[in-house]
Amino acid sequence: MILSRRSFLATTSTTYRALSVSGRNVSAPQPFGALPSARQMSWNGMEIYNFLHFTINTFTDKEWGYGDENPALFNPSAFDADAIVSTLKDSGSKGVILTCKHHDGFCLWPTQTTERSVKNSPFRNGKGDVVKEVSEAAQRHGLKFGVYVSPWDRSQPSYGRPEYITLYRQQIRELLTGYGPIFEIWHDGANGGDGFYGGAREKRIIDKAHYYDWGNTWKIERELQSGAVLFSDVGPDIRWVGNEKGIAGDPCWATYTPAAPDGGPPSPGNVRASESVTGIRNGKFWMPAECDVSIRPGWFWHEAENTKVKTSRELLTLYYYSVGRGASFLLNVPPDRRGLVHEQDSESLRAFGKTIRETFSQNLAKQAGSVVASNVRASDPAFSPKQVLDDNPDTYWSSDDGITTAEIVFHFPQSVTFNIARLRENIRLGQRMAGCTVDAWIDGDWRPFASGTSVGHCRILHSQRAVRTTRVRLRITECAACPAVSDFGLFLES
Ligand code: FUL
Repeated sequence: MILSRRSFLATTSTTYRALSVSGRNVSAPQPFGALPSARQMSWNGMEIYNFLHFTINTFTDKEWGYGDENPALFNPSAFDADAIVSTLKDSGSKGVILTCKHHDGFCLWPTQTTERSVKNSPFRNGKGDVVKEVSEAAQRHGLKFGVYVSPWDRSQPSYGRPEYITLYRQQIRELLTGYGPIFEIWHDGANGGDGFYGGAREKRIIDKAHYYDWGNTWKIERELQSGAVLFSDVGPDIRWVGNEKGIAGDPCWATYTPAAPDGGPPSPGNVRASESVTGIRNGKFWMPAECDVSIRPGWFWHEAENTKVKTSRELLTLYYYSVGRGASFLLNVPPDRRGLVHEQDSESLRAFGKTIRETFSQNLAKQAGSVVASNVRASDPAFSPKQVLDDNPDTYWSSDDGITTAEIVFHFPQSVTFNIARLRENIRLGQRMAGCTVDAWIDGDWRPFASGTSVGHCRILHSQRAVRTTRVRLRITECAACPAVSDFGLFLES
């Protein structure tokens, strides 16, 4: 999950791009701290993607099925994976993660491991496969596909015994080998409790730290889908953000060292969640946060919640609190009993997608006539401040070593009006910045527009009030090593 400096330098050429651009012998800054892997880098660019919570619960009006439900209950009247996926795509989504099996144990694909699956439901006369339909629709629409397979299974008689782990791994194998490339495997932290368990109807408590033997399951997952990021409370690639509200901490470091509340080995469902919210500065691992939240109060569709769908404005706020703080936005959109996105949800999503598209389509900072930095690394144009405007994440502005506070001033020939500033660091060189302020020149003086702490992949500074100015200053107020800023943008919310 964390690359050593040597393997990092061996696997990336972009770090030293400066040499070829300028033709001078100026070395790039040394990477700082834990660094992202290639699979984490490709996940980073996704920013917005969706959960689909859909199973027997959709038909029983429950959030957690007990595990004794009749598979015949799963009967969507008009399931249309293309319609679902294209609605998500319009909202700006880059991927979709399906609850292939939730805690009740019902499988949305015709698994060999249990009779509790779509093959014993009326859906497509028992010949259907929801996983196949969603994964293929995602591919058709250019979205990535991911899987949620609950480790807690309230239906299985063997749950709590070693045989269940074999069965669980078999289910994972089926999903990772039958449905094309998987971008994320989502490991839930809900572990044991009361359930049907093949008729035992009892409470089963498992040893969270050891029962699932996660290390070996992850090994299988790496073998079968080496490009997939593995999500859980303890990563290893992506961490839970410590709440289900869609809100990352401020700061929200991409670095983190999972720890259990009792000081024992940390595991999914057993971490100090307050530290997951902010991450840990100089943490041992590069393990950025994912913010999961539902568009409705519940994770599954309930008729009674049709009036409680989050508005596009609420979704936009969550976008600023998640993507805007360097995390990802995993928004759950539960299909209804027809097997479609409900009209209320579609409406919010459509308006949210439109606002995001319109707001971020025009980077006003590009209108600057001159861009001047307080220091440019070895005065080399390859590290010029103009690099923050070229939409290329691999080029960046940097200063000489030892400089940890610096600034760029953007001068505009005509005034610009903005209420959003966005920054990105070149995270291939680690998470360096810890403080920044954007100022605007107003009435003959610099006035702070907004300030931020951690940056990493993305930091959005947002204000309700727009400012109009001809000069903007980005100040790096705290940095662990010389800054490496790859992107700066000014936008006006549409
Ligand atoms: C939780 C589960 O218990 C919820 O039902 C939901 O799937 C959420 C995303 O994760 O742990």
